[in-house]
Amino acid sequence: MIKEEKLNILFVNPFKLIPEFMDQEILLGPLYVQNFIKSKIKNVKTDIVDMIKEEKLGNFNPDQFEPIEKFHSQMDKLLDTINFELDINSIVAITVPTSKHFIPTMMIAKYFQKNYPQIPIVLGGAHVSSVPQDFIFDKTPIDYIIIGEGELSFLDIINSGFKKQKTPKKYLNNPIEQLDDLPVIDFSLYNKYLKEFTTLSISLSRGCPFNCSFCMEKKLIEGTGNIHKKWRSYTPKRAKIELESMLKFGEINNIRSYAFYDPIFGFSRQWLLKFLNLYPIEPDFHVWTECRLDVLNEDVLTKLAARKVSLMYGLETYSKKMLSIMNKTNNPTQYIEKFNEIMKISEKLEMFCVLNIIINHPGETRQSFKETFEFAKKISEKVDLVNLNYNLMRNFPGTPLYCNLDYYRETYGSEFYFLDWWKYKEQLDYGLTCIRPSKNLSLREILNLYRDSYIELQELNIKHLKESKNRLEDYFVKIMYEKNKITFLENLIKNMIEFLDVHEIEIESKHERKS
Ligand code: B12
Ligand code: SF4
Repeated sequence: MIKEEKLNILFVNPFKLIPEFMDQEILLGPLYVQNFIKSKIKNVKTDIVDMIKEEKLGNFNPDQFEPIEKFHSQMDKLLDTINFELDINSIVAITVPTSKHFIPTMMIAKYFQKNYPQIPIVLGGAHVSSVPQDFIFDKTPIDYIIIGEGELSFLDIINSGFKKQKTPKKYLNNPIEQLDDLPVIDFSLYNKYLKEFTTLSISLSRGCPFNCSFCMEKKLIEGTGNIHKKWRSYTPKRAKIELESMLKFGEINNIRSYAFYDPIFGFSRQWLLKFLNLYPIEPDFHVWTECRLDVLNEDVLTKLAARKVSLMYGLETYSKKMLSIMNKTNNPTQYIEKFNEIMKISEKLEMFCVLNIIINHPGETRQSFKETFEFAKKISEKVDLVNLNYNLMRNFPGTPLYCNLDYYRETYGSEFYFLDWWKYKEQLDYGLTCIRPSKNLSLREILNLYRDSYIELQELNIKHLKESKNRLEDYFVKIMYEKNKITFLENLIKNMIEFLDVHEIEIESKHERKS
């Protein structure tokens, strides 16, 4: 039963202790949940506090959180400025979008527990879905834990008469089967922050049928049975309405950059073609999205190019052995062939793309690293068409890899350090990349290989940019950017090696190298 009285829900998006450039993005999870609840419950009043945006607006400083009283007084001031009624009929709903938000989430939850002890706290988002046990302990501030999609579970909590709990009540994944049942996206719920965003995004589908080792997509749909493993999308007609709504808000707020944030955009080719037929040709806007290579062909790419949709691909590695270990595909040869075919077509269409590469996945050897690096050197010749995201493997909880560490230890001689890095501020920077890849390749060695290869790639990029016939509009900015990336990376690896020294990790390989 829905309570008769007025219901107040305050959504809180946590700050981050270590900022990243993608913090500029709008957080869709709480927006979708809020929009859904508002469409289902008449007497509900909601507001949202986005602490990253509040920081930008000068209302909050995440560096001043010690002693804890300092943090609490900042929270008091923040809540005073929004002036949202928090009484017995209220819920505080916090999102934990990634594991990197764990510490701030706990600080915020404890603040509410201390200052508003009668108000239940609901948690949702990727980290709580991957490690719910992090929030279940004696005197935890959390009352409800939502695993996976939040809309129906949150409605359930409200309808069943929410109240403070002794131990958190867990709501297992309860996905929306037909995405068209969700209300149309309403960015006005973020009105007070819209001017602070540089990109607007929508999500046109959910779920992914693949099970890549480093991705927690499967965890997000765990326990829902096979049907929800499948990819689900809005109907193409409704997807067009979502797009139009996003563009309308973009125009009003002078935002020109857009994205479709689906785990795997356009997985069904049939859906994609129908959607693209409804999409404006040669539009005056540009959209980024992440897609799998396997779902594309020349026809689809030509249509995407004509509609100014740019693609990010998770190629991950150029080593067939590593593609298998990552469980990216069960036919690595075909996958690489497909990739080469897609690159040729993209080049013909002069279509810019981003390629994600992961270095140091467990199982990586000198040979597999070399294969990927040689490929990366070749691809840098196409610097005006391809941007390589050449990153170290990050060990996030909830992934098949994280759930099966022993398998990688036993099969490849991998080792994992700082397994609960998200719980400690001093481990947030480097703890998640501390992996020994394989028996004969130490962490320290792969870090050196990575640094040297990264620098060589940036230098090649600069060379190719200078030689490029079709000079990019922002040519000088781009060269500066590539140079800055070298300095950044050199510092990163230097700090990471110091971090290993302090924690006495792989001290033997350090001495072996010296002798
Ligand atoms: C798009 C995307 C991005 C975008 C934009 C992210 C953003 N807006 O902040 C970009 C490319 C920038 C990005 C960056 C990163 N991402 Co990302 N990203 C995604 C992706 C593919 C979709 C997220 C999304 O917007 N979905 C659409 C919304 C509607 O769904 P949702 O967020 O899942 O929300 C639902 C539920 O979680 C729940 N829910 C969420 N919040 C709340 C709150 C409450 C109160 C309730 C009740 C429910 C609830 O209900 C929502 C609706 O059903 C997810 C994968 C996925 N399937 O979610 C990964 C994912 C969230 N990203 C991930 C990671 C690791 C990152 C990075 C940390 C990578 C890095 N740099 O190391 C960064 C950090 C970004 C940040 N915010 O700090 C991981 C998180 C894993 C983990 N254990 O932490 C995920 C799950 C990918 C994966 N499958 O492994 N990301
Ligand atoms: S990396 Fe992409 S394809 Fe692989 S499981 Fe995650 S969303 Fe699916």
